[in-house]
Amino acid sequence: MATAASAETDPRTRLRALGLDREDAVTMYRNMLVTRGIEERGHILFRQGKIPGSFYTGRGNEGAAVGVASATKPQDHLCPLQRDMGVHVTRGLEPWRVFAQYMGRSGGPTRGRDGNVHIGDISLGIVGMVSHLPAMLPVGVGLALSYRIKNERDRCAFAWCGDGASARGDFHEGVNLAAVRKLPIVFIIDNNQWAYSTPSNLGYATEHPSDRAKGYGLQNVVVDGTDPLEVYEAVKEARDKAVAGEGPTIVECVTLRMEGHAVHDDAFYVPKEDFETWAAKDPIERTRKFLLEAGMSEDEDEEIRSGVKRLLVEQLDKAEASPLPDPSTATTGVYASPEELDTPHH
Ligand SMILES: Cc1ncc(C[n+]2csc(CCOP(=O)(O)OP(=O)(O)O)c2C)c(N)n1
Repeated sequence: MATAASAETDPRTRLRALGLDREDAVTMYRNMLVTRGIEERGHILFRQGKIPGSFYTGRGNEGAAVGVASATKPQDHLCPLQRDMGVHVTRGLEPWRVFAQYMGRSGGPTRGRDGNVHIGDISLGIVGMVSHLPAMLPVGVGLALSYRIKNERDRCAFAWCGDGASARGDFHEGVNLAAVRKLPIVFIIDNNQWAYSTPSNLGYATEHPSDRAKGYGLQNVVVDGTDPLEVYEAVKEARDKAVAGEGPTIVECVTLRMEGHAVHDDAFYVPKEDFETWAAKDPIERTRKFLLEAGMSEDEDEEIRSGVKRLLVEQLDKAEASPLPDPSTATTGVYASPEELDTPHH
């Protein structure tokens, strides 16, 4: 197992070593703020009865999601999960479309036809998720296999799962095929230390869930998922390796689940001290401190934060103005037509 470089260097030197400048780090910080802001407003919408079904967020996972997505290229395909709102934000999904999706409106990426967090926009390279875990992981492997077949060289797939889901058969089948064929894919395990109410010690017998990489002949890297730059560095390296034909890497981001599993879960089973420890490691606060050390002023920070607030107010208004879909079109675009399936493969 490799571990990523320590975060204790001078902020400016660290950014330079990563090939980034302060503006890049500010963009990551802003994306993390937008991510959290979207999900905080989601909680309010839920309490207002505007979100049908349950509601999931990734509070504590913003640094990991934004860090990974910042290391992807526009031509890549990504299969993120419900903890990874930062991926959608970083790839450019406008927040009003997320709010519209939450509320089942026609402006959401699935136009009101799928669950409130089943978000994907293929024009941004993001494949919408299904709930079965980790069913999207073999989908990512299929995308990587298609690049190989089509000889698309600088293209990489990214597939996510949680620590709990990494114990399932689809994980084994997907990772094994990708390893055997040395496919251009990076696997991300968001290890938020809980699988619903199941703690890590009942989920895997290795020190880290990604340590199983050895069994597939792969490398794994364990990074602090509350530090977007550490995540960025590990994923950039993994991507470079994957597209050079050197095989996939499992990048494990150790993150925090700062809320219950979903809005219906008060997390009574999580020791109170854990929430206190997690609050002290909040990825947003951590990134803010890093930027202050890198030269961002308190005024600049205030300007960024109020800009995000203004943006989200405006975006929420736009989503509220988006109508519910016309019921007579409920099945439009849901099933592929025989013409659409008439590809050389079929
Ligand atoms: C095949 C399958 N079984 C059960 C579930 C129900 N379920 C949803 S989330 C979850 C826990 C997943 O834990 P983990 O993979 O660690 O991800 P986290 O929720 O912590 O992000 C379970 C059991 C599911 N979605 N899919």
